[in-house]
Amino acid sequence: MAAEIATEKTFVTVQEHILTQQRDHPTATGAFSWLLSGITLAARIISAKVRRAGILEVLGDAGDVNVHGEQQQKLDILANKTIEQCLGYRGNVGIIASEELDEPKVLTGSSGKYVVIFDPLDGSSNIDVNVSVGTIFAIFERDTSNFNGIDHVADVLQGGRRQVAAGYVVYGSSTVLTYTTGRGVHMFTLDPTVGSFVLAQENVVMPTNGKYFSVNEGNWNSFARGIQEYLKWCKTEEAGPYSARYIGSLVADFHRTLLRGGIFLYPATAKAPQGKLRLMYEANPIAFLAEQAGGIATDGKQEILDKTPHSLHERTPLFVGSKSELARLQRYLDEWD
Ligand code: FBP
Repeated sequence: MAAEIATEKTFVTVQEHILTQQRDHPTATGAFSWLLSGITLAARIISAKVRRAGILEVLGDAGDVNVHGEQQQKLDILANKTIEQCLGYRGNVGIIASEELDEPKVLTGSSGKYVVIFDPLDGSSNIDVNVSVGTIFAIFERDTSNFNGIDHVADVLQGGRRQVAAGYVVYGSSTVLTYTTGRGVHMFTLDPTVGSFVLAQENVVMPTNGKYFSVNEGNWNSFARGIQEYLKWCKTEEAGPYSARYIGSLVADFHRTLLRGGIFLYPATAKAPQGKLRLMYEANPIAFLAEQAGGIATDGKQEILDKTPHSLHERTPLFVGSKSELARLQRYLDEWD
C-alpha cells in the first residue's frame, strides 16, 4: 500500500505569521509586513554571503574606517548596502540609520512612515573566524504630519519604548530570525529547501534563572567593584557555580541568554567608559526583545528602554537577562558602587 502523503502544510512562514499578527491589529494596513519582508529578504541575501564567505572575496577589512574609528569589514559594508537596498524598494521606509552610516539617511519624503535603525553585521571581530555574527534592527513610526524635510533627527532619536518592532538575525549553524512587535517574541529558522523563514518557536519565554554569565573578563581590572563582586559570587559553590559563556557577538550571546537564561554583561570599562555597545541599534532592540520574553535590560542605573537618546551612535553599559539575575546584580551594584 502506497505511503500516506502529507498534504496539509506543516510550516508557517514569517510573512504569514506577521500577517496573522497584524490581522487583529487595529491600525494594520499591511505596510508593516511589507516592511518586514524587506528585512527578511536582506537577511537571506546576507546569510548566503556569510555562508560562502571563505570562498567569496568578502572576508577581511574594506580599508575604510567607520564613524566609531573601527576598521569596516567588507561584510559590514555589503550587509549595510543590502539592507539599504531592500528597505529602499519598500517605499514606506522614510529614514534609515545604521552603525555603518555616520548620519541618518532619508529614503522617501513624507510618505515613509517608518524609521529603521540597524546594526547590519554585529560581531565584526568574529566574521573572519567563522563564529556566529548577526543583524540587529529596531523599527519606529515617525510623525509625518510635521514633516519639514530637514529635521529627521527627532524621528530617529526616539526612546526605546517607542519601538513598534525589533529583532535580530543570527547567522550561525542555522540562520535564525527573532522578532517582536510588542506581542511576544517569535523565532524563525531559514529553511534553505524552501527559501523561507519558517516558524520554529512562538512566544519565547526567557528562563527565570539560567546559570550562565556572559562577559569579556579580559576587562576585569576596569570593572566596577559591584560587577567584580557579582562575578565572584557566580563562581561560588553557593551559586552553582554558573558556567561562563562568551562568544563576542552580542546577537549570539543574547540568543543563548534568551533561550537558556542567565545574564549578559557589557559594563563600562577603561577603554569604553560609557560602555561599548550602542544604545539605538544594539541595546534598545535587545532590551525590547528581552522584556517581551519576560527578561529585563538595564545600564546598571535604569532600564535601557527608559533611556532618552541624545545621539545616533551613543554608547551605553548593557546588562540583560533573567529578571532574578538582574535583581541580584543590582543588589551588588547598590552595595558596592
Ligand atoms: P559590532 O561588531 O557591531 O561593532 O558590535 C560590537 C561587538 O562586536 C558586540 O557584538 C560584542 O558583544 C562586543 O562588541 C564584543 O566586544 P569585545 O571584543 O570587547 O568583547
